[in-house]
Amino acid sequence: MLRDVSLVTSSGWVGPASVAFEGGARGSIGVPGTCGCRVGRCELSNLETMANEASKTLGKGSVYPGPVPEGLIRIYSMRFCPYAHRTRLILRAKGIRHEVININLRNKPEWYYTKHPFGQIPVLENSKCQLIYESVIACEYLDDAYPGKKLCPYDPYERARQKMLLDLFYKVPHLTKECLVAMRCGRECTDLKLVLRQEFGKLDEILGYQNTIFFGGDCISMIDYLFWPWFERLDVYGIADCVTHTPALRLWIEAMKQDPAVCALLIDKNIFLGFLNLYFQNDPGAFDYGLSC
Ligand SMILES: N[C@@H](CCC(=O)N[C@@H](CS)C(=O)NCC(=O)O)C(=O)O
Repeated sequence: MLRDVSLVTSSGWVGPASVAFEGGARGSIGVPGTCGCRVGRCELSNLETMANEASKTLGKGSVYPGPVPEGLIRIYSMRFCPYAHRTRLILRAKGIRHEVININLRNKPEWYYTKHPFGQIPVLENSKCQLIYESVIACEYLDDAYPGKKLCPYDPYERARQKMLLDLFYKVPHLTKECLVAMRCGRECTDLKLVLRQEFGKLDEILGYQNTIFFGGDCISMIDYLFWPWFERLDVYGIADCVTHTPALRLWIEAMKQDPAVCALLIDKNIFLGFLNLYFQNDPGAFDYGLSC
């Protein structure tokens, strides 16, 4: 459902569809397993996802958004950003009622720097005007602040282990982006891909050693959602061949694709490619690619 907020920019009326509102109930669809996890089949269609996520970006000249209504949390986002994707996954997985304001990152609203000191996304804002940024911090905040299934483990050692896994992952976002940029600019990226393959090899080894489907065990948990956005992008970035040597990681990818929150936020490949084409032409319209009006 789209909440009608009627925004006006310096370039004129942009109409009502700039804030997408998402209800909570759908986020908790799933088939509970014996351990209470939700490794269910996909029940949320892409069509539904697009309807919820499809809000045009706000740019320079846009009106400062009003306060967040009681009972909702707002995310400042961008449809193609992997860091915002993390936070949106947690919102979905926990069934948290939220609204989405997409930001044009090449033409940022002047007011956006009051939400984040460097104008980055994602940022969460609650009805007490509290702001939370940095994707991992935002995801943990959501898990702490909202009821429902806990995505972070209770056990202190397991919590520590997930943090160590996250630390092991730290090169992946940068490397995937470097590969994408190199390929899009017609540069050689064999060495970069080799390093990325090594990083994926480490993750594969861990899954193989643990002999579990997910990184936190046999149920999906926080760490899986924190990793996922970069794996969803392998194909569209043209680097899917970097996981050909990692059987356990490929099984994990398949299992992740069954998760309702992951399914709900899957981005259509052609739309993603359309975004990338415009993005690499420095076209500020890239961020609204695929939205009809
Ligand atoms: N460490 C941050 C990184 C967020 C980030 O790099 N976001 C990008 C979009 S994918 C961004 O806001 N770029 C705009 C800018 O840096 O001006 C996090 O985890 O939230």
